[in-house]
Amino acid sequence: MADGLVGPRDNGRVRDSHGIDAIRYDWTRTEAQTLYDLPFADLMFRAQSAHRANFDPNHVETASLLSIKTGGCPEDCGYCSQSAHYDTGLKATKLMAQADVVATARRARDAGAARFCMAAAWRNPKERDLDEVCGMVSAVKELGMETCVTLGMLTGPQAARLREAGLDFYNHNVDTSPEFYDHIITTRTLQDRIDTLARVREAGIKVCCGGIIGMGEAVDDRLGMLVLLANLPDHPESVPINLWNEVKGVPVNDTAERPDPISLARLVAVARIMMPQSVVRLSAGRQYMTDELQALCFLAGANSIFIGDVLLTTKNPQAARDANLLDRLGMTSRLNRAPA
Ligand code: SAM
Ligand code: DTB
Ligand code: SF4
Repeated sequence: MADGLVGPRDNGRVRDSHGIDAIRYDWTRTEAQTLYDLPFADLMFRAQSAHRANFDPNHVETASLLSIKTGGCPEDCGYCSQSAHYDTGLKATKLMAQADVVATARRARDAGAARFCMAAAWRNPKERDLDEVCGMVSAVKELGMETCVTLGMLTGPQAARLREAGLDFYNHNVDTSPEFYDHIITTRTLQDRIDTLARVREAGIKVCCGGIIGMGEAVDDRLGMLVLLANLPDHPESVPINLWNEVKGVPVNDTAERPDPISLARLVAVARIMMPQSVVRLSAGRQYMTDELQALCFLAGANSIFIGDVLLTTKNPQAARDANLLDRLGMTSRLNRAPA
C-alpha cells in the first residue's frame, strides 16, 4: 500500500485523511464479494465516488485495434478464433507491412481514436518480428497517437526495446481467475503471464491487463480475476473487461453463458472501486449490450471503449452508434466531441 494512504478501517473501507478510499493491494475475495453484493444503489454510489475522485466522469477514452498478424497461433486459449488448435475458419496471415499499419492508424486517429493497439497472434515475438513492430510503434507514435501492442510473452530485453521505440502500453491479460485459468488455457501458465507483466513494468511501459467474462466461469471467478489484478504490485493503468465475443469452433462455445446485464454492471463497479485510478475499458462484447447497459457500465466507472467496426476478428458496434450514444449521455470523447 502506498505510504500516507493507510487510514483507519471503517466498515471494511480503508480511507486516507481526506476520506477518499485509499489505493490498496491487499484485497480479499470476501471483500470483493461483499462489494459485489451491496444493494445496487450503494454499490453504484461507491463506484461513482471513486470514479469522480479520480477521473472526469463524463469522459470516455477511445482506442482502436488492429490485428497486425492474424491466426495460426500456437497457444490453445479456448476462447480465441486465432488459435491453430481449433477449426474456426479463420485464414492465417503474415505480419502486415508497416506502411499499411500506419495508414490504418491514421484513419483510426481521424475517426476519433486516441490510442492505437496492434495485436499479433504469437506465443512470443521473434527478434526479426520485434524489429518490425518497433518500427510500427515509432511510426504510429509520430501520428500523435498513444501506442499499445499485444504480442504474447516478452523477455526483459524485448520489453526494453519496445519502450525505446516509444511504446506507451502493453496489453497482456490474465484472462480469468487462477482457479478457472487451466480450464481455458494449457499452453502458457498464469505465472508466465505475470512474469511478462513484471518485465513490461520493469521496462517502464504502462500495463493494460484484464480478462474475459461469459466463458462459463462463476461470479467467484470474475471476482477472483479482479482480486488478482488489484493485488498486482501496481494496478494496471488500463483494465479491459471483455465479454466473450462468440467464435464458432472453439471449446468455450460449449460452456459459454452470457452474464446477466446487472451482474456485468456490478462487476465493472467492483473493478472501479478496487482499482480507482485505473482506466476500465468496456472491451469486447459491446455488440451484445444495449445502450442502457453501456450507460449503466459508464455510471459504474467504465471510461474507455474500443471504437471501429471490428475488434481483431469479431464485431464491434458501428462508430456512428457509439457517437450517438455518447452524445445522448452528454459524454465527451475524441469520437464525438473533445472535453471542454
Ligand atoms: N496473442 C496475444 C496474447 O494473447 O497475449 C494478443 C492478442 S489476444 C487476442 C488479447 C486478448 O483478447 C486475450 O487475452 C483475451 O483476453 C481477449 N480475447 C481474445 N478473443 C476474445 C473473444 N473471442 N472475446 C473476448 N475477448 C477475447
Ligand atoms: C483486450 O483485452 N481485448 C482486445 C485487446 N485486449 C487486444 C481484443 C479483443 C478481441 C476480441 C476477439 C476478436 O475480435 O478476435
Ligand atoms: Fe494466441 Fe492470443 Fe488467441 Fe491466445 S488469445 S490463441 S495467445 S492470439
